[in-house]
Amino acid sequence: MALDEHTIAALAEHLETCQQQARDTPKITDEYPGMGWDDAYAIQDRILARKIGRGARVIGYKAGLTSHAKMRQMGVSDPVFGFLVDEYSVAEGSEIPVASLIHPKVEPEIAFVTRSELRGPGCHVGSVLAACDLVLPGIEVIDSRYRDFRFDLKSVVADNTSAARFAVGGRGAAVRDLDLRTLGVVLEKNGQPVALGAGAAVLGHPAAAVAMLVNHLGRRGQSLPAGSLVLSGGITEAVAVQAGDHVTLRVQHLGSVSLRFA
Ligand code: 0L1
Ligand code: MG
Repeated sequence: MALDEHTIAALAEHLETCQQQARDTPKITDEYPGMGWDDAYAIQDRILARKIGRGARVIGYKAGLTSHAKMRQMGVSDPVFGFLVDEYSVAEGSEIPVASLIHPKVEPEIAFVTRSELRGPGCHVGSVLAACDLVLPGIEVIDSRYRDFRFDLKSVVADNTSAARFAVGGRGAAVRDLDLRTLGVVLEKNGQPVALGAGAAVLGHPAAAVAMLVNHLGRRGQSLPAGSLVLSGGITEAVAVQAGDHVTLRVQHLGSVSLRFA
């Protein structure tokens, strides 16, 4: 680790305060160019510990930057992982005040719900499908705390991968009845289709993103508990939203989920 405990705690407090106050900041690697992956995930862990200390409940995890469209959009080449807590979860159809966010964007995602615990290393698409009952359409609202979404991967990891809000809904379906690679996805903004894709855009198969998450947790001595929700990553590039917008995600066989921004 390049950073000491005091610096990790201070950076976690800084990034979480930016989230709570909807205030942006330069990316933290500008000040700490030598920070490593362990430091970045330690800062993320510290943000989670702060939230748990105030009574937050962990709902699951998210994989980010899992599609070539997102990687191209953000100029990076590797997925990242973050946590999901109850404060990020909003009901489908909700109105989200944009004043509570910095510069929100929405992403169309396939969400998995696990029936049994998953442990890495060695987790693969088959283990994920065998451990999951249900997949649902999910809209993730990302809101990087970094000015103009300008960051590098370590800064993004420390900032809990831009997690801000999410809604899952639709009718969902049993994963065994679907070919997740060929599920068609349409993201509409204000009634117009703005992004189109299919499940295979996420690492060839959305369950591959969940397997990568489980192997990542395994390297850190953790597992993915039964009953976890996992957002497997944006299928298309992220779409910016502002007050007055409404977005609907339609996923073939899984129904739709909507959000409004005010
Ligand atoms: O969920 C995501 O793909 C977001 C990853 C973090 C990078 C970003 O803010 O776009
Ligand atoms: Mg996402």
